[in-house]
Amino acid sequence: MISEKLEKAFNDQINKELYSEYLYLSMQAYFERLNLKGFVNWMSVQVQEEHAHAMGMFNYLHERGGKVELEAIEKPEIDWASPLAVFEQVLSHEEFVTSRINALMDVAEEVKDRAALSFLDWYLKEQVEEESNVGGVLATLKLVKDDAKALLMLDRELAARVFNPPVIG
Ligand code: OFO
Repeated sequence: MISEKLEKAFNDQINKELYSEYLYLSMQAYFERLNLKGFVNWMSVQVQEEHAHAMGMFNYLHERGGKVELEAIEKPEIDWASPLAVFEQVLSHEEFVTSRINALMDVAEEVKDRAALSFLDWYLKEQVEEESNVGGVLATLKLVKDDAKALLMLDRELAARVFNPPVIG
């Protein structure tokens, strides 16, 4: 059985993951408006990944005899100044999520829940990968600047991303 304190921390993180899904869906809609279909594809993979992250914790809480308590999801922004501004926000959001996973692990450590710590290891590794992927796109966007041709080339590249359902835990 999971402790009440850790259960609450997991529920908070489920909300953060669902907010991430919502934020990236809003970014996907922004790229639809710009007709950048590769960026749309990249975001739609991101949306599916965030949903999988939330569900991984949702299922884990049940497995541990905990109670899932869904909270309201904050309204995400709907407009950005440029694709670069979007990816700057994605990176800072992912850094924030990494800090929340670390905080969740702190709670697991505090209540000496080693099983939860080992489960959360997967999320920590995933964050390293996410920050690195996003950082790569951001670096290219900084080089692209106002070059429309280069932006379309990047768009083609991002069209190749595919969603592979993660095996969590
Ligand atoms: Fe769930 O990893 Fe991004 O936020």
